[in-house]
Amino acid sequence: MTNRREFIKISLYGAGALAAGAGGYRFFKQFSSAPDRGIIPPDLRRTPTYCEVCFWKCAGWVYKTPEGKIWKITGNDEDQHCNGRFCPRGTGGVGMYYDTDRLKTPLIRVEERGRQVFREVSWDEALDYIASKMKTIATRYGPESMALFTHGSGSSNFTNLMNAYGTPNIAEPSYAQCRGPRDEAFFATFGEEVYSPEITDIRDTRCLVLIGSHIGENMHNGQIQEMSDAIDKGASIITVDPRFSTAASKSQFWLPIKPSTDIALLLAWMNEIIYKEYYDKKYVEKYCSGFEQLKNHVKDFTPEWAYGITTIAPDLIRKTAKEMANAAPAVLIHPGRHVTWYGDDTQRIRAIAILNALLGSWGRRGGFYRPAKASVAGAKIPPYKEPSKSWQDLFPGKFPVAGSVPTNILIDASIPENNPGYPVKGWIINGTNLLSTIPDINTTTKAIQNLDLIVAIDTMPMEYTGWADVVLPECTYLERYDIIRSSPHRKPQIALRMPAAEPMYNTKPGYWIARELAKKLGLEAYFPYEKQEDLLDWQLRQLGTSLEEMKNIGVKTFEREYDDLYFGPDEQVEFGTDSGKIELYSPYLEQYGFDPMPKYVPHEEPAEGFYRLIYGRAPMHTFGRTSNNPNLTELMDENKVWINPKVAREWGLKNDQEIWLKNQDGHVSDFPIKVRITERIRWDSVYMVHGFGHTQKQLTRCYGKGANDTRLITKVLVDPIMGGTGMRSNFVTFLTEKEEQEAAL
Ligand SMILES: Nc1nc2c(c(=O)[nH]1)N[C@H]1C(S)=C(S)[C@@H](COP(=O)(O)OP(=O)(O)OC[C@H]3O[C@@H](n4cnc5c(=O)[nH]c(N)nc54)[C@H](O)[C@@H]3O)O[C@H]1N2
Ligand SMILES: Nc1nc2c(c(=O)[nH]1)N[C@H]1C(S)=C(S)[C@@H](COP(=O)(O)OP(=O)(O)OC[C@H]3O[C@@H](n4cnc5c(=O)[nH]c(N)nc54)[C@H](O)[C@@H]3O)O[C@H]1N2
Ligand code: SF4
Ligand SMILES: [Mo]
Repeated sequence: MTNRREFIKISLYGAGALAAGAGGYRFFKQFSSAPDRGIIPPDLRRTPTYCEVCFWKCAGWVYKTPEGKIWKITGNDEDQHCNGRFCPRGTGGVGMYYDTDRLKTPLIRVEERGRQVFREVSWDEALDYIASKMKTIATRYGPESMALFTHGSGSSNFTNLMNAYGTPNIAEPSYAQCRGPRDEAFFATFGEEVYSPEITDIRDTRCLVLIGSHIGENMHNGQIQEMSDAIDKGASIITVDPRFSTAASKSQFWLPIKPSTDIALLLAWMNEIIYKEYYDKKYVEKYCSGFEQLKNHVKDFTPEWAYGITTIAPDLIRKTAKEMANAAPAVLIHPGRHVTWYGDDTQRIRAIAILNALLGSWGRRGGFYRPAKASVAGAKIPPYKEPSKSWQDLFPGKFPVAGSVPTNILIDASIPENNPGYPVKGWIINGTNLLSTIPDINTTTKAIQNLDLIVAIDTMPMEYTGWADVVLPECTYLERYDIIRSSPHRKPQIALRMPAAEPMYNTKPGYWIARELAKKLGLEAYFPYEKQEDLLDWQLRQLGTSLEEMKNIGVKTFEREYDDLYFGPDEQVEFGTDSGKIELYSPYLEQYGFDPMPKYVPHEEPAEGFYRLIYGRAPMHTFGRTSNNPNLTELMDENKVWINPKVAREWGLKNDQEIWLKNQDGHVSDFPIKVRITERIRWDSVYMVHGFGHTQKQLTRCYGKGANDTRLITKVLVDPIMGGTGMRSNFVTFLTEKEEQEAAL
């Protein structure tokens, strides 16, 4: 491929018409989140699945009509992730299967009459092409010069393939764009991460503190259910958010903090909890190290000090500290999930972890429980070859604490002028829309121009698929087997996903794609089972069940080996840190030159006429992956920009007026976005839901609807500890006329 790669809108050159859309497409206006036992007509057949609309992976049932058409999806009552209830997105997952804009057949980029276009090809031709390019890259540069970006439950197929091929460069956006700082901060403190689903014992908590986590809009199913149970049982909720979120509306205390100042608030809470002696003395003495250093460190961080920074009144800081202390140890300062905000995120989450430790909530009822997990045997395969170069060799010394590969380091290493230790020359991208997921789109497109091979594996024509050399259409989760779900939870539990229907069009499951490619690369031994279901049956038999049984029950729960959901009263606990203690002071971070205890460092403020751009989730969508889903578009088809009434008055803005947003670096939204004037956002910030403003025309329902926050996130504050990309460091102003937008482009 030349170095001038054009974006292709999956418009086919000279190809015949695509297969007609599926008949019998149904539109559901109503989404039940309640279990609907009894109202399912008896002639419906059901097969088990777990949901792929988000990463909570709820287990459910797919019902089919007597003619075999997929009809609806409901939750599995036995499932700990969902307790028999699906969220609106999970119910709407049917729309992923029926979406007529789906990718339908493999495509290869070709040059015809001076234009780059896609040609429809057979699977064989597409895979031959990829295998030959991968062999060339391995010979010319070494297998380490191939990278895999992947997300979702199909990841293990391609991870296995790439490990077998010999590259360590495998990255998921759930690390450096999401929960990486959290996992590293909890690891540094407790020697353990908080997993997914998080081991938060919300069900039994007496006080839940949400630092930006917007549960209720962030629809993590089990957490919402537990939160509403906790509220019913009288738990108090403290929400810290510059926006009056849904969670804030259910809270006793809403702290509308000035964005980017949370560390100051957390330090003031520590000051209050330590100096008023609210902390759990016995717990701290028994389990923690570094208390005296911490006490000394927070000495001057009084509520008065924090007031000047956070705009939260000292009295409110004191009251909420007392509220937490009264509930302890059944108190939970939620660790959050998408935490890559300001580049000091590992330190902010360290402050959260330390606060939990002071209140004694780790390992206690109503705090964090200890998880258990069913261990699924791996297929018997040859050992992977040891790569001769690691991802750390790309930029030696960078991100010393990162436990996973940051996506952004692979992108940077694909740009020759960055002088990486060795070049990255080929990408396989599976189920992650890099162009809306990784901030600073210009850097990603620049990297793309320098690659010899890009393979996109997706169900939909997304922004990134238009930049690929080869596009491989995967069938949806409703049309395939997948790995056994065995996430940690209160009890060990497994769930099965099986096809509810044959793959539509010329699409294939990820397992098949990875295995066929492995065959062409001479790596078949790494996929010893021709069919995934045979592997699953073998794995299930190791666990005392079978594919046959799981097809009928969907979910199987095992008893815990030990009665250790919480620490025993006098239990001696060896934590996974170097000292075996909960490290309030972190020698581990200190040895790499980072602050051993969190500090507050001020962030840049918006210039006159600019507002901080913050973003989040809407209950009926998952990122950009559902924006085109026919069922969910019906519920919400665009995002709006939330603007405080005071600001709207200054600008003379009206509700639903269309405006464009321009950021501090002159980048302008591709499309206009409607104004929503609301007291629910602070005057110094604006807010929008991520996942809209698609520029890919083949997404016929969502193209051009709303604006894309990622387009405006050009300034990225990278966390030096682990490489997380802080995205809330951008400021926008408003363009009210189309001419202004055009002039700015
Ligand atoms: N600006 C901004 N950036 C963000 C965020 C934000 O809020 N704002 N959030 C961050 C967070 S928390 C995360 S976790 C990441 C998420 O990042 P991504 O996981 O990249 O999110 P999506 O945009 O949903 O892209 C998923 C892609 O997978 C495809 N897909 C869906 N199902 C399947 C399947 O079964 N098989 C295959 N092969 N593909 C499938 C979809 O069509 C879509 O193209 O984004 C991060 N980036
Ligand atoms: N419906 C739905 N649910 C989802 C997803 C989805 O796409 N759709 N994605 C899932 C995924 S992968 C993730 S990671 C989670 C993310 O969900 P969370 O972890 O809850 O997301 P955040 O982006 O951290 O939180 C967004 C909130 O932070 C607030 N905020 C902005 N700036 C600041 C600040 O400086 N300080 C404080 N205290 N608050 C601030 C915003 O106003 C907003 O309410 O959601 C998950 N659940
Ligand atoms: S929370 Fe909703 S979208 Fe996510 S897995 Fe569960 S049902 Fe699916
Ligand atoms: Mo995430």
